[in-house]
Amino acid sequence: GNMPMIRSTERPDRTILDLKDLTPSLKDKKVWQCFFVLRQQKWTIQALVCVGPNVSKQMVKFSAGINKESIIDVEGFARTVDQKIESCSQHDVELHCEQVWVVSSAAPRLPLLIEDAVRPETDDVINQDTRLDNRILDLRTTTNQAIYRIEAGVCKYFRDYLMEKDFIEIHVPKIISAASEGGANVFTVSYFKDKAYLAQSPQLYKQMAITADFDRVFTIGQVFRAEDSNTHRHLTEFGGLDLEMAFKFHYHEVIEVIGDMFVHIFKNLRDNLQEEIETVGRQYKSEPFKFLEPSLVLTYKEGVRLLRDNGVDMGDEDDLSTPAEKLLGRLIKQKYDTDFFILDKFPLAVRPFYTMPDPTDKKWSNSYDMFMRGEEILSGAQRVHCPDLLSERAKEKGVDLEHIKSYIDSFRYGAPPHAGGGIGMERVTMLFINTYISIHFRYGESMERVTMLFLGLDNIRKTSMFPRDPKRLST
Ligand code: ATP
Ligand code: AMO
Repeated sequence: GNMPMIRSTERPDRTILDLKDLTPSLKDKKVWQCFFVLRQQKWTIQALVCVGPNVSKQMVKFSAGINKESIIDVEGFARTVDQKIESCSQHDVELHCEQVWVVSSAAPRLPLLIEDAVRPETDDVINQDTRLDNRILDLRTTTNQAIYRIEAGVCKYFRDYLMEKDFIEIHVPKIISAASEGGANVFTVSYFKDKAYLAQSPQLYKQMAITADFDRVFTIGQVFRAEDSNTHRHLTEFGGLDLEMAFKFHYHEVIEVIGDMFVHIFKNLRDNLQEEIETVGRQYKSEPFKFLEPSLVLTYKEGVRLLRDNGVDMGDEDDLSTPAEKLLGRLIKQKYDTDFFILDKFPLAVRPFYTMPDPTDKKWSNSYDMFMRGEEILSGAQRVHCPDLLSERAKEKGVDLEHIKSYIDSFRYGAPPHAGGGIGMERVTMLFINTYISIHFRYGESMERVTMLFLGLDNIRKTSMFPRDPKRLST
């Protein structure tokens, strides 16, 4: 019939075919057989080819010689088994094959064995580079099949939620004439006789869609950062999930929408991708992701106070270091039992030029970050919608006004108050499925050490199908 294409994961057991093993008594029991494990994406099943009325010895021999990872078609029937086959996802049936066709043969020697790559705690044995150098084989593990289904879920539930709330999806240029986030972290490309940049974010265009009266927009697309950061959570190209909306009275309307959206994403991942989450858990230890409904919102000041109460030496308006963020995540988990929280009202000095200063105190701003397990996954803010203030802020931050003229001008013809945010897709997947081993933090312990321990097993390259970092520009 029309069997779907499947792969043979394990080489059929040749020893069974060894003539010396075929004693007369066994011969009567038709031991001319070979076993395979067949795999189709995340499902595996045991299959066997066994000499019988419809199967010749040659067929068994041919089947036994098929290279691992070849694509085959089989015809046969399924039989229930007496004992559960623990190693296969379809553990209560096996396939008895009568016909086997090789659709596409794999090379006899594989640079990476799937059954090795999927074993728990193999990260020390098969290092990240070996995996990434042989990425298409590595991606065939059930773990990776699950990870990228979870990541697709992150995008789907982001999109579903926003469409339900009357946001429209837009597509904006990735080749742009000015750095949108300011700073030097931008890739330059030659554009005929001119110079252009790869978009650091869709920031300016999503805001211009608001000034063009679209009211609520979102966009999903690659963004580029020329950051020479070889960390567990920085890529030079990543998936950006961005949204922007006009609001009526207060930017907290937007925080509420985004907080509620994350709850929608987390709930749907938990409920609809249970099997995938368990699959990943078999390779990487994990703790279920906890969240509150409605989401927990604290002010930056409250966050800093919590850190200070626990021995961190920092001023009110200092930026949060990575270890401090991680510690804050732990403290909030202990106090509120949530892995997700929102920090509101950041110091203005640490935010980009388009951020709305707090009208009551210019030291602060109407901006927020959102965190999963103590790592930033979203940055957002109310935006400056007054063109004069915007120009002033851009100048203060050293942004060249010449290049963002059309952006600033778009606020001259009536622009509503608006706010939004940008999410790092790979970070959400990474932190939701939690590829780190939970360690219990003791107050006296140095924060750097804790961070380092977390970094050991927790890496954004595990949730980027073909990651780009300062050292990797291929596969
Ligand atoms: P975003 O850029 O998304 O706001 P981020 O994590 O890149 O998020 P940054 O403000 O660039 O935010 O940096 C935040 C923290 O990340 C810094 O406090 C710093 O400790 C850490 N960090 C950034 N780059 C590096 C690096 N190359 N090595 C170690 N730590 C880094
Ligand atoms: P920001 O620069 O904080 O904000 O980026 C938004 C989110 O993107 C993720 N992120 C990254 N992920 C992987 N590798 C990187 N190098 C990297 N850098 C950032 C983080 C971060 O929270 N325009 C604003 C958003 C806004 O205000 O709407 C912006 O780009 O999860």
